[in-house]
Amino acid sequence: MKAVIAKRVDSGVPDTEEIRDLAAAAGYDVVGEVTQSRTADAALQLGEGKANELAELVGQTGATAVIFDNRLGPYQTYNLGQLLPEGVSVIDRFTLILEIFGQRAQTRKAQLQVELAELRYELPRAEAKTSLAKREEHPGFMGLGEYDESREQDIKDQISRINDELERIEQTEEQRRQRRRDSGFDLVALAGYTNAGKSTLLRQLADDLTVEENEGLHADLDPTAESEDNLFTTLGTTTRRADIHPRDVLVTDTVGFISDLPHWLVESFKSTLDSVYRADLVLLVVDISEPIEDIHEKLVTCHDTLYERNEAPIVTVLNKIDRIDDDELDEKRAALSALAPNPVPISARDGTNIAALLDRIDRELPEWEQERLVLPMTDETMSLVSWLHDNTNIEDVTYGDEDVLVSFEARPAVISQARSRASELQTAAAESA
Ligand SMILES: Nc1nc2c(ncn2[C@@H]2O[C@H](COP(=O)(O)OP(=O)(O)OP(=O)(O)O)[C@@H](O)[C@H]2O)c(=O)[nH]1
Ligand SMILES: [Mg+2]
Repeated sequence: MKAVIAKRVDSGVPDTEEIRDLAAAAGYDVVGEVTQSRTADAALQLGEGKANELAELVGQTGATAVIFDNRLGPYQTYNLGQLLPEGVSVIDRFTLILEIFGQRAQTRKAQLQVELAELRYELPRAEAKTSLAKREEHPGFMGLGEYDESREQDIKDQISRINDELERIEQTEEQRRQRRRDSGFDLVALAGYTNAGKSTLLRQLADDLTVEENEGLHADLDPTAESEDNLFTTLGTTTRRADIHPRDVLVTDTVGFISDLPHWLVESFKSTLDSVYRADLVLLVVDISEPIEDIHEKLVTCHDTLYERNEAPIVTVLNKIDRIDDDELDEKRAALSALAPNPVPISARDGTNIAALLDRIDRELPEWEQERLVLPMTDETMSLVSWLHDNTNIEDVTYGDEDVLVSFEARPAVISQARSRASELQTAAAESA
């Protein structure tokens, strides 16, 4: 599929690198571009002369799509369509991102999220159509088809059905997170701009534990977390186990952030981002090999995305240090000190400094505490001891005639669980005595 890129900025030089990458990620072959620096034209987004230039370029190159890096209103989309050769589709940044997500959505959840985003995109357009048709001023307004009020209601019904189903999925996932915490796991999430190297880092952090050993316990464990020099390689979530002795850590990799996403798109994917928002620690991965202005802009986007809902502490990870020298790293680090205090520089590709990162993760997670419990000897005692073996780091078990003394360390939540189970044993023992 051949496509021509179009982009307008209010002032300055239009940068088309990211929209080109997005077009490539959706499978388009970019055969040309038209850019302009001026205020938006209400009818065409570009000025009339530029729009005609665009139409000409599309004709010459035989492109079948025009991809705008701007947000297009329905009216602009229609007008541009009229200007362009027959059958050429007009796509904007957001419908392009939706197209990529639609192509890659593999799970039920991802498919529902894409569907939801599409409906949310369509709803205001259907509403505009209805209100204009009601005035009977613009029959066949904007070529959007027949006036049909029931379409609007239909969209609303579908949105609420999908929301219900997504909510059920979210609840299941929340329960899974809780189960994992209860059994002693610390939850670490990878976040960051798309293509920063999150999935590559996941593979470095994960130990060799095979998925089969974990089946049932962790339904979202995936044998591979793909990496590719491509935007939005990862759409769902993949969780792997990392052994940071004595902790058991689960690291989750998920969809990347991107700038300038409309509210309806972010909202539709919020349950995927919950794996980030509800973690015990977030590793914010940054591609430090890019120009400093890009890094700065992307970091701001990431913090904006995290800001409202994230509850966990954030550690910034400066990735791809193999691409720059030490001086450049020092300069960039200093330039980013306000946005990324005390970051950890690594190369996820080469495995450089991964040990230091694991060490830092250990220090940032809630501290493990020491505990000693005296357990009465009952029928249930051994099952509690084996639970402690599974969920804590046992230092010593001493068996007496009538009781068992266990010393262990664990995260605070697990210790309080162990205490309450021990007191249940005591109650049971007292009752039978
Ligand atoms: N030179 C270098 N390249 C890296 C490093 N880490 C990742 N890459 C490359 O960067 C590209 C993106 O890596 P991914 O791991 O797919 O990045 P991601 O953040 O998961 O990307 P999305 O899932 O698309 O959001 C791939 O081509 C990786 O090989 C690194 O430390 N050094
Ligand atoms: Mg990825």
